Amino acid sequence: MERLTGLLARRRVARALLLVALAVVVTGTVATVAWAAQPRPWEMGMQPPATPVKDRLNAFHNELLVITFLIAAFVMALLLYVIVRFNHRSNPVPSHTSHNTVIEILWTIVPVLVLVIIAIPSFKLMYYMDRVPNPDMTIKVTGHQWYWSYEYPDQKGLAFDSNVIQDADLKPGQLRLLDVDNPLVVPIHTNIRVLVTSTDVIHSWFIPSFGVQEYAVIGRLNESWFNVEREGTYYGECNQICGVNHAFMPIKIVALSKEAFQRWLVDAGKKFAHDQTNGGAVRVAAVPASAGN
Ligand SMILES: [Cu+2]
Repeated sequence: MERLTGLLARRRVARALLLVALAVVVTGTVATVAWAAQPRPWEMGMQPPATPVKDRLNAFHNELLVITFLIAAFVMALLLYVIVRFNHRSNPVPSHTSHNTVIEILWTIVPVLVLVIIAIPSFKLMYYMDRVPNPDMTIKVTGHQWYWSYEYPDQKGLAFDSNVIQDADLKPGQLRLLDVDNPLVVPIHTNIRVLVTSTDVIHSWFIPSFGVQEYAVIGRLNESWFNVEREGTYYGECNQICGVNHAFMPIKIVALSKEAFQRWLVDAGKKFAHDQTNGGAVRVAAVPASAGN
């Protein structure tokens, strides 16, 4: 009977190990195949970086992973040592030591050093992310309940609204809750300053692959920046709970070559001309094309 239960237990352990190995292989493959700035099923880790800020954020994240792993391994080793070496059987007469100055100094100094080692690159990165010294262009982002509007103050006040595409209107290839009617279009290899604000409640303009997350606060102008390293489409979302349609104000950014961006500017100037004549007038939330269905 004992042999039978032993055999069963071993089989169960073998099956569990096999499952873990399979999971590692599958997630490894998915992680290397998947390449796009959008959420993916079974995604492990973060979206591929598209800006120097995100490159650095990833590097810092990996550095922290190593530090936390080493600390966890060290604590686990200490625990195991104590369990084996000082249990009731192997150490029947416990020591009555209650103070050890050297150890007390060590366990104060070492964690402080670890925190300093973490804090230095963390502060450097924070200041690097904060603002770009010489922006090539500026974009103003305004959060509304529940859509975004974008302005290009350097481009004769080009401005437009960006609304989510309703489920019923999705065309093949468009992403549900991520695609919008008018994406923000930017040139690559350009230092772009982003000014973020809001007209009603607090929103947050968040693009994971850019490493940009900026609160949109009424009456304030928050600043961030990005420099997109390659052409492509990048998705983000409002990630500050802002009301019932919080989930329906995604961000879509199309990064073009500098030449293609100039061509887009010409087309956009014509397409959104009516918005420019609108000037500072209050815009009402755009009604989706599907309304009335
Ligand atoms: Cu919002």
